[in-house]
Amino acid sequence: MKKLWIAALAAALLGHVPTLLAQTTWKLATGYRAESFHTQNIAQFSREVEQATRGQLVIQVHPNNTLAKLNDIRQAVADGRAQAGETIMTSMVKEIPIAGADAVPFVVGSYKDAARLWKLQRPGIEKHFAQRGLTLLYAVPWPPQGLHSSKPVRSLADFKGTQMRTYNSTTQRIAELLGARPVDVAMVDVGKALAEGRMDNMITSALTGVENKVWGSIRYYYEINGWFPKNVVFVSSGAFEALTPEARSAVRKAAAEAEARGWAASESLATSATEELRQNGIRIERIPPDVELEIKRMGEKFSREWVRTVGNEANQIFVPYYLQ
Ligand code: PCA
Repeated sequence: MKKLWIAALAAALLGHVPTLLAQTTWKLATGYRAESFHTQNIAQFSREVEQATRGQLVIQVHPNNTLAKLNDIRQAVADGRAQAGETIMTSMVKEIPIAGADAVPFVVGSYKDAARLWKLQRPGIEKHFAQRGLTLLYAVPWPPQGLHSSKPVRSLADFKGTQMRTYNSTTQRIAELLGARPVDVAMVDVGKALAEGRMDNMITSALTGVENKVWGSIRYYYEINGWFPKNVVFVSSGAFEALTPEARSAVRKAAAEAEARGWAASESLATSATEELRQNGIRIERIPPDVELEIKRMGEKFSREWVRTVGNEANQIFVPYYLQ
């Protein structure tokens, strides 16, 4: 009898929890599709936060540039148009130059190195975010960047005058160095741009090739392992500080789990996506060694330029990276 009474009391109290605790909703903007692995990871992060806070914090995901465009997401969160966001780190290089550390070619050649680089880059990113009223939650890399081309690549001269799709300042600079014409195309528009004949080649992950079903026009894929760019998920510090301490720690815990889960997913997709390109008729080839050497030299030139323009903060990341 007593047990029944306690159970009834507990049920009544639990029933009241949602009305006792205020519910907060965050809008989270991303520039990538809902089906993309990054967005699915965010969706799981959001479910876990909702569960852990018993519905106290709801994170609504707005994918595909619908709430704000990829390059505008950091500003949208700073302005309060969204409380949280995800963008590619390199979209912020104008204001936060060290955000470009993960897009310097041929520095990182494996996920292990990418993780090492992130550990060194993270404190600086957190500091710059804090100065702009943002709190970093987590970051996850795209699979390694390879070269997709409609024609076989036999020499660097093959790039002259081609339309090379770009998505950040690294890819723009590479296009320039190759004598190609840079064409800025958002990730979600790659299929369309190919169909319309607006691009001949691009450097991006095999996964982005798969997600855009590039096999109609792209015939060759070269695993040059250029760099491992990361997407970063963040929240306005005001919105984060307004949470209860318990909710804040639930968000932190779910973010750490999302980061670990995302890195593992990225690594397994790196292999399966290349395989999927192959199964769809794309030839996975090795770039001729002399061309590879020239591309690496170009990468070195890019690194030198980068370290020179970014200055001391670049050294703080790269010096320990190379010494470890
Ligand atoms: N895909 C994104 C960024 C890096 C990647 O692999 C893109 O192509 O825009």
